[in-house]
Amino acid sequence: MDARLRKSRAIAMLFLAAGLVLAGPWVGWSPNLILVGVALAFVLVKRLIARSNKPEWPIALGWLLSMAAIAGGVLLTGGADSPAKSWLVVSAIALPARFHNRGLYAGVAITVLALAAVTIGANPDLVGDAPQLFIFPVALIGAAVAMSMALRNAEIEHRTVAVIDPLTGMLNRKALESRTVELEVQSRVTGQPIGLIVCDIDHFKRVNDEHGHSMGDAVLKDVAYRIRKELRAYDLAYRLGGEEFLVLVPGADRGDGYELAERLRRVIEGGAVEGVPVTASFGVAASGQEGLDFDALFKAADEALYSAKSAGRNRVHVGDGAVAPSLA
Ligand code: GH3
Ligand code: MG
Ligand code: MG
Repeated sequence: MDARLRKSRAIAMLFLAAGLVLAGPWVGWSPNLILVGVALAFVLVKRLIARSNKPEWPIALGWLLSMAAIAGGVLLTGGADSPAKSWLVVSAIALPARFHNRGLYAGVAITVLALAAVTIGANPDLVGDAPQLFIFPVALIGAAVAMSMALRNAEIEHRTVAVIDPLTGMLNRKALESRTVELEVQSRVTGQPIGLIVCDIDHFKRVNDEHGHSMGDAVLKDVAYRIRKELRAYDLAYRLGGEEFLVLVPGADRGDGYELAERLRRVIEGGAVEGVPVTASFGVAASGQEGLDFDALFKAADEALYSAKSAGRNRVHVGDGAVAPSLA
């Protein structure tokens, strides 16, 4: 997240620098030192992030340093009376993109405390006579953080909706497409096989026709649940659309893939939603040591599925190797 913020942060700093330079003749040049300090802090933090295995700490440190620098700028330009007070909102607005809620609330509290220090702390009498010098910037910080949080949540929701099938909660076809490229590279580097299982519910149209669409939906959810329960944490299950599912099994050869598919077949056959019997057919394929060509692998598994359907359904068929000659 922090890398994506870097450009925006540089632009924000440019705006603040321009403000300080343009106002220089009136507020003096010393506040510009703050920007030099912030720039040095960014360089330091960047190095710390590269070396740290817990990057959230250097990120938090960078945020604290830049917020302290802006607070310093407020002090140098008049404390409670400084028009630069509202600049603290720049630090606060960056919080939701960087931290989860606990860090976010802590950051807001620190920002308000810093604001209190450079206003009430620096000019208690002035703020005593005109408390709005403190109150208004606090309100601005609250409103800006609320908006920034809403934008972050909308982005997270958008990304989740884009890859999750809402009915079953499984990953969708789009998620599969972005994963296959990564898997192809991974399997070439590690030489590990990857098993692929495709599954299609048998005579699903009948479930819809005889028991209604909502019963069809319930069956889909139940089948998805049963598939998930049989998988290890790093196996990946997708709903390709309709009543078709796909499972990626890293490290599985054709034998392993067959065993898993057979287990899935049995757990689906063994369960019935409100007395409606359900079975599914499976096609299995696996890549060899030569690396993975996803399209070839999928085609092999799909052909195996087709042959399982033709052979009478409720069974597992295994396709041939499906290793791309170009990768061999
Ligand atoms: P086969 O054994 O050959 O696979 O037969 P089938 O009836 O399962 O296959 P077919 O492709 O003919 O029918 C699939 C049906 O799945 C048709 C479609 O209306 C239904 N379907 C697709 N998506 C959904 C969904 O989200 N909910 C429900 N309830 N039905 C769906
Ligand atoms: Mg189908
Ligand atoms: Mg079907």
